[in-house]
This record gives sequence, C-alpha cells and structure tokens, in this order.
Amino acid sequence: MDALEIADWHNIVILTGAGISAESGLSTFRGADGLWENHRVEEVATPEAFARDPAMVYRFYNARRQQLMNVSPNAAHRALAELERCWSSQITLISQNVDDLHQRAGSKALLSMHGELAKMRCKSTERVHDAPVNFDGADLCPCCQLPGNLRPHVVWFGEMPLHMDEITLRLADCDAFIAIGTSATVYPAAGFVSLAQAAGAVTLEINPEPTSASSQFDHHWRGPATEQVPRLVAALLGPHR
Ligand code: BJW
Repeated sequence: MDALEIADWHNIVILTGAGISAESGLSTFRGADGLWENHRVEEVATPEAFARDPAMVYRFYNARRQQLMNVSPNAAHRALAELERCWSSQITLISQNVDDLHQRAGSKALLSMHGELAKMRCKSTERVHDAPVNFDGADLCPCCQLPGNLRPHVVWFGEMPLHMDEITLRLADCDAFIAIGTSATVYPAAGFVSLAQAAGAVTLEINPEPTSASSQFDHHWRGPATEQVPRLVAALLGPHR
C-alpha cells in the first residue's frame, strides 16, 4: 500500500474489535486470558444464558463496567479520533466493542454495532437508559418502574446488531476498508471485508496475528494497534497534521 494508492481514498470505513482496547488493559474475548469465571463469551453473551442465569450475566457486565473505570483510551483510539477530526472526506468508524474508549478518545460519529456497556435497556419498552456501574434484576426500570426489566444494552449471539442499515450503505460506498484488532470470527462483522471488496475498496488488516479472514485482505500490517494505527493515521493525514 503506497502513498499513491492512499491518495485515491475518500470514503474510509474502519472496523475495530477487542484488540484495539487490549493495550488499555481490557482482555480480548478469544485470547489466552479471554475466559470469565471459566466461561467462554459464547456461553455468557446469549439471550438463553440471560434467561437461564440472569445473576451470572448481570455479574459479568457489572464486572466489565467496573473494569472500564480503571482504563483509559490508548494511542490507537486517540489516532482514530484525530483522523475523524482532520480527514476531509468521510470516515465511518464501526466498533464491535462495547467499551467507551473510542468516545473517551474523542470519536464522535461512532457506530457501536454490539451496543454499549454504559447503557441499559428496558425489556418492555426497548428504551435505552444510562446504566449505573452495577445493576441487576432487583433494580427498578426508570421508564416502567418495574423490577426485572433491565438488561445490558449489548448485542448477544442470535440478536440483530445495531446500525446495520447505515453500515451496509457505508460499506457499499467505500474506497478503503480497514479492520483493526478483530479475530473475524463473529458475523456479520466478519463479512464486512467481502462487502467492501465487492464495492471495489482496498482492504487492510491491522492485527499482530493472522486471522481466519486474513486471506481476504489486500494488505496486512502486523503489530499492536498502538504502533500500527498511529502509523496509518500519519500516512493518511500526511502534511495536513
Ligand atoms: C490485537 C492486539 C493488539 C490482540 N493490537 N490487535 C454460523 C456461521 C456464520 C454465522 C453464524 C453461525 N452461527 C451463528 C452465526 C451468527 C453469529 C456468529 O457470528 N457466530 C459465530 C460464533 C460463528 N452472530 C450473531 O449471532 C450476530 N447476530 C446476527 O448474526 O444476527 C443476524 C444477522 C443477519 C444478517 C445481517 C445482520 C445480522 C450477533 C453477534 C453478537 C456478538 N456479541 C459479542 C458480545 C457483545 C457484548 C459483550 O461485549 O459482552 O460481541 S461476542 C464478542 O465477539 C463481542 C465482540 O464484539 C465479538 C468479536 O470479537 P473480537 O472483537 O473480534 O475479539 P476477539 O477476542 O475474538 O479477537 C481479538 C483480536 O485482537 C485477535 O485477532 C487478536 O490477535 C487481536 N489483538 N492484541 C491489535 N494489541
């Protein structure tokens, strides 16, 4: 990928995954430290798990909300926020992460496709509310005043990710697609590279390791996000910084 190629990029779609927050101190889902109380994420992040054992699922998300208070955005989050501020055409930042590190770094137009840890949702009205650090089935919902109606505002397996209409439109009209710190194991996000390629986009994967989608990407920058993302943003903004 050279400067000439980058000069043709106007609309850029960037997808981030758990790897971008790893160097802030948040565990990835499928890394060596990815288990929680010996459960895989696929056993906790489902509507069935919530129906079977709500206390366990509330505990999982309460612990992760607690953890968020002790971490900060890193150089990769900050570089993407700078890119959004300085890029003259369109940047679409899609995150699979439910942490708020992109927002805290200054990204404004973020599409959080798997929801947000800092929010909770009423199961009756579907209204979304700011979440306290801890809540569970005993808490009264702010809109319906009933206990047992609040769930984390996150997307579990089998549920429809958020903002899909907008994401599909942006992918159909992008010149470049960049995936950062995602294992490409969870759909529909794992299929975005194909949609972008069908639109004629150049594709770049940033990840220290190869992933199951690596062969679909045109370019690979191997290394941690805090090194590779600032390098990418420097290449994109060049003399405009
Ligand atoms: C670094 C780094 C550093 C480390 N720097 N990088 C069979 C076939 C195909 C699909 C399906 C199927 N059976 C079921 C499905 C669908 C299912 C699915 O994909 N299942 C798979 C397990 C196969 N998907 C769904 O159900 C989704 N809904 C859906 O499909 O609806 C229907 C639909 C149809 C058509 C269009 C649209 C929709 C919903 C998926 C919801 C996922 N939810 C979770 C939990 C969210 C809440 C929470 O956080 O608790 O989202 S699961 C979990 O995985 C979380 C993540 O966002 C997601 C992806 O994980 P991610 O980010 O890739 O993390 P890791 O840990 O896997 O990878 C980290 C990467 O970072 C690694 O590559 C490292 O190398 C790298 N890394 N250090 C850069 N320093």
